[in-house]
Amino acid sequence: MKILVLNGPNLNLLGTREPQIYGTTTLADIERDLEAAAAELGVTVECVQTNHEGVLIDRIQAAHGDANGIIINAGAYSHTSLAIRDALAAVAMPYAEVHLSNIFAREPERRHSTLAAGARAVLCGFGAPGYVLALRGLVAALRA
Ligand code: CA2
Repeated sequence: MKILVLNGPNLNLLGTREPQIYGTTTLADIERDLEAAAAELGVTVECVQTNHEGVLIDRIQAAHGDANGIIINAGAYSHTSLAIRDALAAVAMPYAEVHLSNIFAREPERRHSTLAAGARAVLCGFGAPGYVLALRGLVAALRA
């Protein structure tokens, strides 16, 4: 079983700025923890970060026939992108939406996600550990 982990714009900056909101863990730390959890679960993960909406869409499309599920933190595109939602609907595989912060406790414009309605699960507010929790949940759902 393979899970594609997608991180969107500005998440490459994790651990370097705004630690009061996003914590001090870097994206490399998160990806290392995901790899360790995947090994324990007996699955593989492929982690991709991009600042470009079109690249996220390309990677979602390429997941068809290659991955079994997707974990996605689309960053600010989560609040705006119908194109990413359409791509996720097109590949028709279970996905978990992750956010480091509790988007519902933030500014009004962050309280809506275009991706949430189609998600198998949405996990927000636990910071970096949320990714591994999402991986465990998605793998369990795929195995059920
Ligand atoms: O809470 C999340 O995970 C977000 O997806 C993060 C996005 C934000 O636009 C969403 O509303 C919620 C922003 C990621 C920016 O990450 C940074 C990390 C360190 C320094 C600056 C930005």
